[in-house]
Amino acid sequence: MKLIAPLMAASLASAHTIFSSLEVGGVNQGIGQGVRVPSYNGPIEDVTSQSLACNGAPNPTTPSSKVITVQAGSNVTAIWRYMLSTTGTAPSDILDSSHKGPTIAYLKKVSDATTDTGIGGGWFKIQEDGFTPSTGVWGTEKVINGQGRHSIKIPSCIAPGQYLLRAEMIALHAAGSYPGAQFYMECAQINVVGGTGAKTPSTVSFPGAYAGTDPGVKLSIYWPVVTSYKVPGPAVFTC
Ligand SMILES: *[C@@H]1O[C@H](CO)[C@@H](O)[C@H](O)[C@H]1NC(C)=O
Ligand SMILES: [Cu+2]
Repeated sequence: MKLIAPLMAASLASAHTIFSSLEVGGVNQGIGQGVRVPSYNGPIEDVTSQSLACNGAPNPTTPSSKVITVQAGSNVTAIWRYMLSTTGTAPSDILDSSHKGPTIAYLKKVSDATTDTGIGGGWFKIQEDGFTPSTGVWGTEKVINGQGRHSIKIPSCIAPGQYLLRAEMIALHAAGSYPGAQFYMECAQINVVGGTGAKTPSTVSFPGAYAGTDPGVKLSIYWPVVTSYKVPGPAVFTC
């Protein structure tokens, strides 16, 4: 038991993940700098919870006074780690390999990114990577095997101003019944510069955008073998 207990604890801890920092223009902004990071890396499983917007109870998040400037039309990189203190970039430092599912990102225009809770309407999807049938690879597997890097393009045609950037990974290993899917998300506080404002996205709410009956939320990924996967939420907004 003396040997087994710590091993089990380690494997349980690595089973979760946190979007802990944002990289912009090749520069990592720092852990919890402009990203509301929780003290605990566990998932949200209730799609009706207000914590589905920007995390929160039962994982209280730490506010940040920083707003990160981002150029419209450029890519930013959400950096995922299994705990805030994780320094490595091996697959086990990101998320347990059992955690297969999509990566997703949303934006919400806000007047003050440091104080807006994110709860409610105004969200539009800007990125998704579900399951690629030709390779059999899930979006989360690319992040797990790619040093925790989740690249997200900020649309060029949105209005300039402050936004919340909600980066998400969903783990589907226990999604055969609901609740079961594990939702991991944090919100970054960004100020988008250079956006043309040529298009206005249609938006959804968090909570509200996902249902426990969505085919992308309640499914067995083991049997029958997955041949296609519908990422939950609205279509990706394009310019
Ligand atoms: C930019 O992000 C998009 C997803 O929004 C991704 O498909 C694309 O590969 C990224 N580009 C680069 C250069 O990383
Ligand atoms: Cu987990």
